[in-house]
Amino acid sequence: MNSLYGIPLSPFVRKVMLTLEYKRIDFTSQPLFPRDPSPEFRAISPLGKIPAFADATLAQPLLESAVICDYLECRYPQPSIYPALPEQRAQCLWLQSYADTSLMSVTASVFFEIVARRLLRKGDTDTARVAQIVAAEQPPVFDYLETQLAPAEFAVGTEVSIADFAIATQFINAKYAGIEPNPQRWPRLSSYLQRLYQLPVINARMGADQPLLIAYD
Ligand SMILES: N[C@@H](CCC(=O)N[C@@H](CS)C(=O)NCC(=O)O)C(=O)O
Repeated sequence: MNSLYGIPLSPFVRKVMLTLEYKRIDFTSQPLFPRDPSPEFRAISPLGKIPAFADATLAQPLLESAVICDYLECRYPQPSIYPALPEQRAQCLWLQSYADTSLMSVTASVFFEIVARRLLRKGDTDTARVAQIVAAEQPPVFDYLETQLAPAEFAVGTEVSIADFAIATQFINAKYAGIEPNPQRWPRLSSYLQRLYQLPVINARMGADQPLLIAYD
């Protein structure tokens, strides 16, 4: 049985979920929090990070969302989450890497301040911190993405790819915090995101998130 460990509101867990769901791979979700102290979780994820993925053929659970998605692509090649052309595949992996790092740092932080603090009862939103992220930290990242997206439906090539899942999952958490790129300043990025949110696999995943956004109230 395929098991995915980690709460679905984690952007990295969501990226793997989107890949599993797009490829129509059956799996069981084990919705553990990062740093869960149980010995069972530590045996699966020694560093305490989510996601982790296990199946019957792996000698030990896989960690790191990009590694898990790459494994899923090799094991279940169709539908592919990578473009066939080498240069497009490289761009796709670069965008995934950028989304997982630079983009994540300016979206996860607003999600933490505005959503996670409330869900986890971890104090009040630091509104000055949020203002700083929105005014100073997000714009250069959004500017860069605006230059990187093809003027087309998807970030790279003609089909949805891991680049789209990686970018979408970070922006989804910012959206849940009520923060989205201004369409006047970032028109290509904004319209790209609105299209992604309508893709059935992404739209369904966002629907599944909704009960979780109030679960801890
Ligand atoms: N690069 C990793 C990032 C995973 C990650 O940082 N997950 C967060 C939750 S969204 C986590 O487990 N944080 C706990 C920690 O860093 O100790 C991936 O793509 O899987």
